[in-house]
Amino acid sequence: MFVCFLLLCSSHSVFAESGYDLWLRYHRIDNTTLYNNYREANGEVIFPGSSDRLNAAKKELRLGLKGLLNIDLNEVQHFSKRGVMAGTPESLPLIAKTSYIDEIKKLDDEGYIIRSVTINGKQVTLIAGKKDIGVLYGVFHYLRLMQTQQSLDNLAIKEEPKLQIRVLDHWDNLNGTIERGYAGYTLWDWQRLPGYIDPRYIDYARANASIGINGTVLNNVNANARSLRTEYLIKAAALADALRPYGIKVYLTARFSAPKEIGGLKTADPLDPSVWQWWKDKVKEIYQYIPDFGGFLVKANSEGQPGPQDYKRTHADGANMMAEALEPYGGIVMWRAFVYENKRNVDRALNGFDEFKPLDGQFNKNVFIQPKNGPIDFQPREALHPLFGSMPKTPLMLEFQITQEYLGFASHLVYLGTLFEETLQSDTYAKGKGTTVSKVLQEYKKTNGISGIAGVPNIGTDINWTGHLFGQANWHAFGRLAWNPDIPVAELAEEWIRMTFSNDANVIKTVKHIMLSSHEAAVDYMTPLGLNHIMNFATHYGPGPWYKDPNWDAWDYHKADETGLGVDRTMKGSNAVSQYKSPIREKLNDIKTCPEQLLLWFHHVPWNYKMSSGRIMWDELVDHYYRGVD
Ligand code: GCW
Repeated sequence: MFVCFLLLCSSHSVFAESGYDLWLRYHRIDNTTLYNNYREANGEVIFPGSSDRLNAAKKELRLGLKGLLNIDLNEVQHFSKRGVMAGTPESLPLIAKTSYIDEIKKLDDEGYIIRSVTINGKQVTLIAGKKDIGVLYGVFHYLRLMQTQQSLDNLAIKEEPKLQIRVLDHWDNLNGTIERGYAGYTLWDWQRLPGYIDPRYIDYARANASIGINGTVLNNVNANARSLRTEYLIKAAALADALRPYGIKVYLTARFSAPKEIGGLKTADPLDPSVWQWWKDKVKEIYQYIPDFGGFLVKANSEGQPGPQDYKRTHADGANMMAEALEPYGGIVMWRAFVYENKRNVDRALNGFDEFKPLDGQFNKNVFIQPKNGPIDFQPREALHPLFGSMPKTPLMLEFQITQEYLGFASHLVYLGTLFEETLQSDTYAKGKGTTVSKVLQEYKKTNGISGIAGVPNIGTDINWTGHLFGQANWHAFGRLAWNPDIPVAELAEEWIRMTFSNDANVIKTVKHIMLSSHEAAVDYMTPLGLNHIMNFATHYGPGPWYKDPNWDAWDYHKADETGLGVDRTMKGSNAVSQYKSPIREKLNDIKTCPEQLLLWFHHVPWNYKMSSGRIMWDELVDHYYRGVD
């Protein structure tokens, strides 16, 4: 009986899994030939060095080899058979003997190579970074090769992140709840910090490092000034210590009125010297606790949050005040561009561009402006935010929503990789054809020295992290695209399936089809043909085109009447089209050339308008809804 029990325990397949292990399951390789090849390739390991990051990397390699291959990492000084060596030029002097030493030295600080090399006649896989963090990223990549059952022969991999700052913006409140979170409560156990470090912080860090995320904003943009008080800084510092080995920096949201709320000042006016000084002192204090603190994320003068406009100052006045305080320590400000007037006669789609475009060039060099992917609000499908391509002097940090606020919470399977890709590959025409959003974001590294991207995660205390197992795929897709916004999403979906479920061709084909068609299906059953913001107020998804309260009226977003449906944003309407560059502007402006998937976003269309299918608009709309449901 007992023996049977032991046998059961040793066999992975009989465990009901909770999903906790995410895409890092490291289950035994089920292909015998590969299993034997991999075991041979990992016979010996040279991995000196003992920094926190190298230790994290080694720990991961050990975990991976044990799980995938049932190998206990065998550390040696010299190879007697085939093996792996990992390190930086500092930690692993042997690297200097390879022909790759120059390439390694030239790598970006987070970059790495994985190369098949020969050392003393032995075949070796070299995992090398310029810095320790590169080695950690390299190890995750190396394990991924095996998890997705790739060959380990003739490896010639070189990776550097295409965007520098890759952050998750948690909308987590100090009371434990998460705004628009559908997977339980916040991971940050503020009550027990700094004394108790939940092991889950480490698994959170591992998961993020495995996909290249290097920053986390701990708290909600609808900010609580208390998070800047000393007691909370000490707690945040403990989190920063836990995450640091995995290359993850901690950032905080900064409530603009904090000098008044917790600083005892009479004003938060950014041009008042005492306010200026308050932020300088606060920032100095933060760096005493968190020496590599990343900086502030700020939601100002948006949805009731305080901001510089309360004092008739501009966003630039506000952002620059904080930027100046952070600058000596290398910190940044991420200033959100999600602003709207909430007036019935104003087209909300115009507000972000109108407020920020005139300020281009007025921000300090460590300020990012952070627009959402579209000008309304994380809708199932958005037109592109017109600020992309329009702020050449100010680095923009795109903000995606990974949590499915408008896409069915954690109840609907909607793979967002395709949504992210659609935005990133959209052409802004900023510098002629082919100036995709991805390129615009990357270009800021050259022009402004910084670049970045942010995602509002779907992570909480649920045992599977994201409520719905497929939510994990959205976290994964965001991180991988943050590292390289041009990876085809179909590849990422496949990678995630292989790592999460199986390398079986049938599983891959079936699940991939579900994933890659799921976003379009959701758009079809929620807001086809460019409809948006017609959701039910309470749930933010089920339909509520009739919704009306003193603050907003869904009708303003669809304008259904006897003449037709959709919002006229053409030159004859609100003229939102003019915020886009030529020739997009003209294309969107003309009902005949406007892409049908955005038709009702930009045009008020007669019900009997002939669509390209030959159907009238109403029938086409109905057809999309049915298609989505099917
Ligand atoms: O999408 C809306 C959400 C708010 C959110 C806001 C924002 C954090 O409904 O919950 O507030 O956007 O992005 O600031």
